[in-house]
Amino acid sequence: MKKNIKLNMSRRIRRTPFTNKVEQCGVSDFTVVNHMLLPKGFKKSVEEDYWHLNEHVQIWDVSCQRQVQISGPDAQKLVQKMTPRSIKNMATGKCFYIPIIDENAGMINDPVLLKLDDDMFWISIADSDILLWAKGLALGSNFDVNIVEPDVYPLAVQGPKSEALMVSIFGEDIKKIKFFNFKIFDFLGTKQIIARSGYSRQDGFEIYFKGFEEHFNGVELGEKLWDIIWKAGQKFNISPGCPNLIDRIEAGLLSYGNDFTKENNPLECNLEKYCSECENHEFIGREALKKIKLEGIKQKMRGILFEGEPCLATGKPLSVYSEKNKKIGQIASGIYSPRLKKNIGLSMILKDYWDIGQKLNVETYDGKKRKGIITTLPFPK
Ligand code: THG
Repeated sequence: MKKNIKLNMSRRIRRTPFTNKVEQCGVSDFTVVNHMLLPKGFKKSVEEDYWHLNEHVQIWDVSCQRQVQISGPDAQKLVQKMTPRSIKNMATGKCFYIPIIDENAGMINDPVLLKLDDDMFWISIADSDILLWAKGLALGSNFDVNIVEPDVYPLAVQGPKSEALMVSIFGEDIKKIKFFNFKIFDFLGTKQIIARSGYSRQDGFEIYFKGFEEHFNGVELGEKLWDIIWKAGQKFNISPGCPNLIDRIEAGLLSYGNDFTKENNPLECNLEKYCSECENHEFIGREALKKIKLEGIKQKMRGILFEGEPCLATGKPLSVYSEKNKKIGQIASGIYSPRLKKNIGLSMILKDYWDIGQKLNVETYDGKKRKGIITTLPFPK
């Protein structure tokens, strides 16, 4: 792709409560997720951002992690129908990473589910229109539920200094939030949900900011939140950031639409641990998933380390070949890791080739085939 082509902005590409701030911080690129802007970079390179994220703290506008709010008497029933992961024993205040599958057991999203109450859930989605899927299911099943996209815009604070920073703003109770749990905190007279989670392998928090239209002393509430974090973050060397490709690949965190699509089932995506109790409840795709389990899968998501000059972030996928030149996969997310001093990538790999240590070749944009090897996910520390 040519470098200087611009994306035309319009109302369909939604701004967030933090977009003004992100622009003031010198954002250089955006992408669009769930019809909303997601910053992709600031002044620094992906590598510089990676080191910074590993050592300090960053503020990320991840508002595009839209919430699908399902409430009402049949809320639990509907959510359970959407996923093989059992939510029977899910407590209020918990977050669950869940596969959402269709009738063929194809992945249609991999969101984080939050249980706000027995009859109230948020599905914090990856890039596909789950609101419509949920509404269709509710109509078809005559469920007594209300489904909306609420006024909620996640703002992430990620990195090893995130706890100290969050404590300095919200108090010591921040320390009591365990991984994949949330608590409610007071912010300038409003109630805000804060979870210990995030799309990185560092410690971090996600503030599910509510109040796009609200103001405090004439300033938009979202901008006030950003300013307060920014100011308190100065002594922790805060910088603006976004999900970091190097960190995400090393962590083995998958990106829906890139690394996998509805052509893939959850077992191929290494999500079998969320499908283990699926005998005990009804959900869409149950029969298909059962059949796939019985027959076994043909490919699986793997980490790949490969040689050669440092690779830039993949735009188009890189083909992966066996030593005998058979196509065995494609790397949709790949880049150079300055820590591992090798190129890294994520790819579905055919069964005969997916063992750790398997040798292979990766074809880069220059047409060269580079030597590679299958490794564990997450990548070795
Ligand atoms: N945060 C929130 N919503 C999201 C994402 C997020 N929605 C879209 C996308 N990211 C969903 N994808 C993931 C993938 C993995 C994880 C989080 C979101 C993750 N998984 C942990 C792991 O794999 O170690 C633990 C999962 C668990 O214990 O249940 O962190 O980032 N709000």
